[in-house]
Amino acid sequence: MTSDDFGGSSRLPQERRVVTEIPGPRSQELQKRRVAAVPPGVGSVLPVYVTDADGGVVVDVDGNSLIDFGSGIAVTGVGNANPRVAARVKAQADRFTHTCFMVAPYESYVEVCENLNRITPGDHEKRSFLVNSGAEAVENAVKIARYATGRQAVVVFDHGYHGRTLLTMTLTAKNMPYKHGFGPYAPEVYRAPLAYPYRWPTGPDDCGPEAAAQAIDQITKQIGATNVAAVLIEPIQGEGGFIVPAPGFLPAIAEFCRANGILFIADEVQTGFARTGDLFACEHEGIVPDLVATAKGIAGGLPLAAVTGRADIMDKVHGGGLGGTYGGNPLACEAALAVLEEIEDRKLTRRARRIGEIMLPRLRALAERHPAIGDVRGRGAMIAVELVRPGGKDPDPEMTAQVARRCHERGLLVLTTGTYGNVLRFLPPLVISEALLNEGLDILDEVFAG
Ligand code: PLZ
Repeated sequence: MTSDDFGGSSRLPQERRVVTEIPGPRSQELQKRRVAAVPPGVGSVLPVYVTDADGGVVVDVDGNSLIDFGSGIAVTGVGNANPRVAARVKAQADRFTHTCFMVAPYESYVEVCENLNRITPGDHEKRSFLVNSGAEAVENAVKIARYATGRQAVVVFDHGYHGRTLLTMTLTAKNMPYKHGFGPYAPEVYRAPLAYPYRWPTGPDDCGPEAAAQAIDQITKQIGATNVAAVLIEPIQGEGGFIVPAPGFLPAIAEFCRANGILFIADEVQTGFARTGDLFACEHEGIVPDLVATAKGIAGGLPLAAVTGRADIMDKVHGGGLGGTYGGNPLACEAALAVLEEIEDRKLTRRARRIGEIMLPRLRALAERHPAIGDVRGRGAMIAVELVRPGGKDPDPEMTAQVARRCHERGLLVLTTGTYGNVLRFLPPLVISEALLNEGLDILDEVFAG
């Protein structure tokens, strides 16, 4: 335990408890209703139906208590139903639930934006505005970059994920399941190589500079730097497989952007709000983006997202050019203010680093025993293992799915990810107790031992 008693003051017992098969009978009943009511295009990692969640556990309708290594895909960093979040949302719900900021504004929206301007990388003058989802934030960042530069091309990277709307699925690298059959795609989107250390042909050492040189060469030769409005990148690729770009790659790309009047947009939707051990993952290599898209961890599970950017860029857009009915909903703003207080008061960046310090050595030890684990990587509380077939680096998505299923059966909620579907990813709530964190890792040990 650190000085803060993580897990100690939780509402629900912080314990793993498996009392039925997973999913249990009541979840199976609900699953039948769901299949008749919801199209199969909307998937679920694990069809256990949730009644309660808090700290490091998710409790289902059958009374099972699962260890949460997912945080609703990196959203509930401060814990589910965090008391501070819940209290502020409840109080707000009793006052007013919506006016539309574009109709009649309120203070909490402005306060969230002031906070974002303060905490995002760089001490230059900034502006922020609020929307509902990560995709909407990314899409708005691209709109603003095009407006401000008068250019059209947008450069994204191999293994990138940016959302499911028409523009953001176009920006996303992976065909299945995100793009397949949903075209035609948006124009003026170009893809460049990413510094993926584990899979870089000449090995990890020269990966950063080599990948940057290739990307810059492609941009220069194929698009022309003066046609590029923005380069858009996740500082650690999330859905692409928790790929930490090799050192030097991001700074080289950022420098190229600066030299050529190209805006650097950081998609910090998955990496933001203390997840990687810094407030934002860009900070790790001192990158100061022109525009930042945030969502997920910003509001403890209430739907909120934001675009933050240099004031001179953001202020260019004509009055009324940005907005949306629900963007910056007052309940979500209250939640965000509570989240920011929790992150600062409980020093959750430090806590995320501590989680990484516990997980990485244990996973590396596991990899020593099991050659199927080809790579262990990540930063802070955003950690993954990549599974490969024996004797090489061929991705093993079948084994990955099987390991995830066995973890689920034992009461450990893990997610898979990656371009090749062969990455197990771990995104525990930052407030998980160390006992539960270690128990989750024990289960992984057990599952790999077979
Ligand atoms: N940018 C970096 O990780 C969302 C996707 C879940 P929304 N990632 C989870 C799924 O399969 O739909 C994400 C992200 C990055 C943008 C997004 C999109 O955020 O809030 O899902 O729109």
